[in-house]
Amino acid sequence: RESRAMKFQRQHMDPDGPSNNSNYCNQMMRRRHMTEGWCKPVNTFVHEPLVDVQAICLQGNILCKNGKPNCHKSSSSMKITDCRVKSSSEYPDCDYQTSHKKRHIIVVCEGNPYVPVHFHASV
Ligand code: 139
Repeated sequence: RESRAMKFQRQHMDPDGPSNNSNYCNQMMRRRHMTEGWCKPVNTFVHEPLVDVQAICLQGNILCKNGKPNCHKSSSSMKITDCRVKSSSEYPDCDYQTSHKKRHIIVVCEGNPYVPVHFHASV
């Protein structure tokens, strides 16, 4: 069974990306199995080495929106791509808007080893 840490990597890690095209989200959301059963509405891919994203768990500890203390904000800004489903999109033809950005990211970390399990936000 897929661990929460592996799920984070499947849904949010693309260190070698992005491939330079506007279909990035349409391809990646499908390839990473986020368009099965529904079109996941919002999802962010991070284009930085896995070790750098894992290291966020050792950086700035902040309160999550739900009041839990295990959110962490990256000390540097990171290359990301936000995928947001278009209002005209109709399952099973999931259609996404692709936006490349450079932002600080906030992740939730859990477990031993203490690693990212949830993408909280970018700021
Ligand atoms: P999700 O199933 O929400 O979480 P995604 O991150 O991919 O998967 N968890 C928490 N544990 C402790 N404290 C919290 N605040 C937690 N929030 C979630 C994965 C695991 O993490 C745990 C859960 O128990 C779960 O097992 O917000 C909805 C989805 O949209 C994505 C992120 C999230 O899915 N999103 C939102 C982005 O990718 N980018 C954005 O900018 C905004």
